Amino acid sequence: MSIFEKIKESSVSRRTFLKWSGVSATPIVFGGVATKKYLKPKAVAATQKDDEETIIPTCGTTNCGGRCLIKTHVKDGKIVRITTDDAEEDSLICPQIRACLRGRSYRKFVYNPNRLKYPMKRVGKRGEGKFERISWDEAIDTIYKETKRITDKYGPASRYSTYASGNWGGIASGRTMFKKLMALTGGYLGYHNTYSSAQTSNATPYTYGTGATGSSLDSLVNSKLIILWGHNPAETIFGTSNFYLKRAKEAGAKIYVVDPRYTNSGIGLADEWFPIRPTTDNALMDAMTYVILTEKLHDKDFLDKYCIGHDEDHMPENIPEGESLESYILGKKDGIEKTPEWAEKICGLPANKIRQLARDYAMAKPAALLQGYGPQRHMNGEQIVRGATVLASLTGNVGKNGGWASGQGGFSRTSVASVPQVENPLGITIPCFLWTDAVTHGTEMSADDGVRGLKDGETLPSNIKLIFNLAGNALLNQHGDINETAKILEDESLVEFIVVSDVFMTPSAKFADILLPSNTFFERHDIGLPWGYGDYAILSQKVSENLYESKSDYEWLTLLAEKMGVKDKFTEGKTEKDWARWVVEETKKQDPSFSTWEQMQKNGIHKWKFDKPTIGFEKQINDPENNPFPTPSGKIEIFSKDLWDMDNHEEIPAIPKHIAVGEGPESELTKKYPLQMIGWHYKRRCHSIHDNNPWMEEAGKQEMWVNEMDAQKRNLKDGDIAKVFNDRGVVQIPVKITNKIVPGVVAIPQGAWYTPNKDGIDTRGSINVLTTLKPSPLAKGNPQHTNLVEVEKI
Ligand SMILES: Nc1nc2c(c(=O)[nH]1)N[C@H]1C(S)=C(S)[C@@H](COP(=O)(O)OP(=O)(O)OC[C@H]3O[C@@H](n4cnc5c(=O)[nH]c(N)nc54)[C@H](O)[C@@H]3O)O[C@H]1N2
Ligand SMILES: Nc1nc2c(c(=O)[nH]1)N[C@H]1C(S)=C(S)[C@@H](COP(=O)(O)OP(=O)(O)OC[C@H]3O[C@@H](n4cnc5c(=O)[nH]c(N)nc54)[C@H](O)[C@@H]3O)O[C@H]1N2
Ligand SMILES: [Mo]
Repeated sequence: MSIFEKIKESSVSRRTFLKWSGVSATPIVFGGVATKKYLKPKAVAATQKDDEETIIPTCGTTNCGGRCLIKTHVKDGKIVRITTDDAEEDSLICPQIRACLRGRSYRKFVYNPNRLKYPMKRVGKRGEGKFERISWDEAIDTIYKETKRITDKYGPASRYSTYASGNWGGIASGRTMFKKLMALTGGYLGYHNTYSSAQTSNATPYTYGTGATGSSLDSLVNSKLIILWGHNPAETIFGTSNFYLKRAKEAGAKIYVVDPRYTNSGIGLADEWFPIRPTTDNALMDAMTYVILTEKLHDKDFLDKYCIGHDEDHMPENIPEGESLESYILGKKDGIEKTPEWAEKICGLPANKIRQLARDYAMAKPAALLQGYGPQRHMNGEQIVRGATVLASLTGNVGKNGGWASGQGGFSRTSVASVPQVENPLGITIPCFLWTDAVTHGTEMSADDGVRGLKDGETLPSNIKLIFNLAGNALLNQHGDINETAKILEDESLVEFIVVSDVFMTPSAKFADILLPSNTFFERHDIGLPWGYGDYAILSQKVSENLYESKSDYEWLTLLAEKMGVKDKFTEGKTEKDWARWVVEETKKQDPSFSTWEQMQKNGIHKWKFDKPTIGFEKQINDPENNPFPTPSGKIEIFSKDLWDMDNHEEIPAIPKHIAVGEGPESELTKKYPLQMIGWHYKRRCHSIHDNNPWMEEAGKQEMWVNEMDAQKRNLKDGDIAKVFNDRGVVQIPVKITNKIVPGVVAIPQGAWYTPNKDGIDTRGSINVLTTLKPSPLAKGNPQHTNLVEVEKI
């Protein structure tokens, strides 16, 4: 039986289901999908009095997918209320930039009684969480001496700052300022990739030559059909996505969701949900391609003019017969036609639904297939990304207003001046997910492990010996395989010194040797920029003095820079506020339409206005002679010769295709661990931030979604505490029984703080206890949604 039939069988109708789960069918509120103006328009002005409250606009600079206008109402120096953008204009060319539930709850972040209040040094075993208060002088002195000792002994390649997204402001985060300080004093081991989008950012350029494949979102109002393919902006925000998806729907677009879960975006926006097993998207895509090709729904002129690799007549030179997309789909070499019936067995969608999806996508012109990053955070994530680029090309949806090129989807048509950086004299980077490998056996790592900047045959000069984890929880909580990572960190002969700066005693903070209390964005100046998909910049203004003994990373790194003798080069004579002003003024020099410093202080936000959409690859499509794609062939590369030449055709094929993963529905391991487990980015948290925010606990509990049929088999009732386990660890978590998830799959929202009991079992539902450290093949990215587990009632 297909998943679809199973769901129909075990499921209630959408209407009853909505009643059940207590959600209404009206638009969801988070992320600005909500309708109309619910507040009276008011001017925002730092000087304006409102019942003795001063309203100071600022911007949240945690990495939450949005970057919103936060209006703090300050009374007697204290934030008493937070409101958000209520500008009179809320239009297609100038939407309001409203805060979601997380933005509105920041008072419980900044005034949380559990904030770290003073610097501390470790007194127990590493990771045990025992600390003693020290002065800032002692903290800086210790960091200085240890940095010097380790650098003298192991060289600059031993110094590493982890991926850390707690401060995603554009000015002076610990992450960027660490790099500057280390670059000024001999260099450091850098990283490339992100935990967000490694697979897509590496794979997409093999098709299009660039990851910047998106269009401005106002183009979506021209779409006839929008497929949210593993994309859930109702929770993940992605700039102004919710505003434009709602407008597109009002303009008549159909919206489909392809996701193992019936998401909040599905509930708020979608006409239909296509429930799919995780990691099997390419089986569905292959079958859609089969239907489109065999029913002649493809845009042959488009393919012949702009693409290579779609059929045997359009292949790069010196490639043997039978390697084109068409040959693969028709089974010319392997004898397997990639029919909907073939795909049904793998992905769980019934063949007739696959046909419908293929026909609807091919015939609705233009149509936009939008992917989130969830589908690519998998062991075969590179395939899922390139598979979507093939569908977009096959249907001629590239370069069209209302179409979408798919792939990474990166897009930005506005920018501000960037703070000058200092080049790293070492010039070597590792994939950020592989830092634990670089701790245990860095000196064996080469280009084969994705290391960049080494000469042929070289390996890393040193293992990582010194870690700065500044505004991040990926030292433990957000990284893979927490139990293994904890073991690596506990061993003081490996990493010899760890500095953490954070606002709270997080699971990562417990592994610090020196733990520094950071201030929050309310206590400093910065510039907040959206993740593309938003034509605005926000001044993140200081609203309060530093609380307790906290300092910004910039402030204490300046003290360290002074000890290291490079203070002037490090600060260039500027405070964070000076840098914010510098960015505004430099931007205005290049773009006279930009706001002045005074306007930014008053309004908080600068919004650019564009009278028409900007379409990705429009030039390449309209005038290909003068604008080749930035690929080796100048065409859209459905078949990539560069990938072919890597000579690892099983794992890294030259055309995207379904590849069964080691921990997937087709794997042997399902005998032991029969359930696929994915995570998702939950509305109540920004990764691990807000896990300790009491208001958010009310907004969304930490619980695991389990399908009714899987629950029945295990005698689980709603709210029961279950044990979830695999060879890597054990998690305890309450279950939520729901038909909003595909049978055979469970989902735990990512980001809960690792909270082990005395037996080492996590009691909070921290998903990375169950995830792996093994990277995906091409990008060496984190496949954190690819896991097999078993679930038992406790
Ligand atoms: N509320 C909130 N918003 C956030 C963040 C946050 O922590 N909290 N973090 C921000 C950051 S840094 C990032 S990178 C983004 C992350 O944004 P995404 O990576 O897009 O978010 P996810 O929730 O991981 O995945 C999106 C959807 O993909 C689905 N999915 C998982 N596996 C598969 C699959 O195999 N196939 C298909 N078709 N779908 C699949 C999930 O069920 C989910 O609904 O979110 C940003 N926004
Ligand atoms: N299983 C699984 N794991 C995942 C993901 C997933 O989908 N599934 N998603 C991955 C993704 S996309 C990402 S981006 C990463 C995110 O991983 P991280 O970058 O580690 O993100 P956060 O959990 O938000 O951690 C930010 C930390 O910064 C602290 N902080 C906040 N403000 C400040 C400040 O101003 N200064 C300082 N010094 N500290 C501050 C917060 O308290 C918090 O502890 O997680 C990844 N991990
Ligand atoms: Mo991310």
